[in-house]
Amino acid sequence: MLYIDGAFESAADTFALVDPTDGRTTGTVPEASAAHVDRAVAAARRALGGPWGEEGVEGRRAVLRRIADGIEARFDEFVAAEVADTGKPRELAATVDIPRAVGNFRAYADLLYGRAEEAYPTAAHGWNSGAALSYTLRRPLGVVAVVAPWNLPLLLLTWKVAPALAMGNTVVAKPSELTPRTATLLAEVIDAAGVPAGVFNLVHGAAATGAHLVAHPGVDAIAFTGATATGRTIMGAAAANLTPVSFELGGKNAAVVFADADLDAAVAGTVRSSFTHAGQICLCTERVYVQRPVYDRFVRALAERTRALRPGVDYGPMISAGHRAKVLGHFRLAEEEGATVEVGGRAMDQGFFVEPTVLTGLGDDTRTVREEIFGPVCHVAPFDTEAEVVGRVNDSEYGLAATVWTTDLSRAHRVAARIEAGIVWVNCWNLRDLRTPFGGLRSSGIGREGGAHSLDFFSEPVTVCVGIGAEQ
Ligand code: 6OD
Repeated sequence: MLYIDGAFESAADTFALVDPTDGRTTGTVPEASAAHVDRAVAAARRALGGPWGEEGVEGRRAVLRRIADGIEARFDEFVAAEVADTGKPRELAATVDIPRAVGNFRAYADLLYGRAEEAYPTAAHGWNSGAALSYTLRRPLGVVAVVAPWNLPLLLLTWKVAPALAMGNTVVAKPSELTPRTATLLAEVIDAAGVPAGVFNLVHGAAATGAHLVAHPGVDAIAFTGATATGRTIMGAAAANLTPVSFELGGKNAAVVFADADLDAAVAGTVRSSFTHAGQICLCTERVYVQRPVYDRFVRALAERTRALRPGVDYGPMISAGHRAKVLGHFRLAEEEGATVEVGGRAMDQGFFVEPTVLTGLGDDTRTVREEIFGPVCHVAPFDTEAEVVGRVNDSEYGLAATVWTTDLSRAHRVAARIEAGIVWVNCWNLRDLRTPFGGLRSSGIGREGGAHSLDFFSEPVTVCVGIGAEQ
């Protein structure tokens, strides 16, 4: 259902939901028209002038905590909905997606409470003889459009909705048309939490709905996670209204395995970083560089562990038939470019599943090693020196995440400081402290979210300067 101005609505148009594990249609969802989007934006604007606009920090914290409690109270429903939409293993939804969504609301409730603003005693200077106190107020931006992707649907929707509400904004959310179920449940939870009408609105739909929303002159900010190409299109629309944007986009993330690494940990970590959610996480590893003395051993062990992964248990399907076709196209391209397929490389005879795939033998200038695939695949290449591998990792259009495997502490810090990526993990992967800045360089995004960075993006600082030494 759509959720506009505090009411659930259907629509004349609908779109179908498909189960990616078997390709069968499982239901339909109302599709928001331009008129629905207009009404959602208008409701969000009105709500800013209502009780929500007067709500203080304590009131907003209480709302965030009630939403977190509401998700938790319906935990199993949320898990089932996420699994139905994405086909991901239940374990992943139950240990990552849904708990993290709860965590997003709790974290921003706490961060809001701990937040301090700037204040400076300002000395008399220049053309003023009196001193002053200068301090900063934070105002909400207004109506925020949140456009969320299909890979971690509730996690990434709430990653933006929670801080946007924390700072007193109102929201019009558009989840991916492939994964709308948990967003609808979230609207139910928000409704039951007594959040005033219009503070949170939900419109379902595909590109046309999203395009109308992000180009809307009534939208004051856009927060988007998704494909780099879509980010470019959104930015074009945002330019017309000078709407601020926060973008988390694609990646071609590298892992670097030094010869001194704990090889078992590096292999297990790479299996996780390349194949979790079948590689459909922007932080997944698609390029692996292994120092030459351990290269053969690493490739053998990685191939062996990859072969042992079980569909439905360790990884799910591609999200759609279209995405599966794209990933398989990359597999074909890799072979045309001369890759050796160490393991995998084919579609499976089951829904939209494809085999987890390890490739070797390609140069750094091939499309396979340069383009984001967003599937269960990595290419492994040998390297010799630290300087060489840092240069190869950084030779990318993207700069989202990287992983370094080494037991040499000095090297870990040295290399982490030189890698051009928004986050560098050392001897771990995808450990996310919600207080840290998150985002990418170059084509991987614009801006940072996380902790104070999200609260900054979703608010407008205003300086107040109070003269305290009266001029005579
Ligand atoms: O963990 C997060 O907060 C985050 N933003 C993950 C992004 C994953 C992209 O696919």
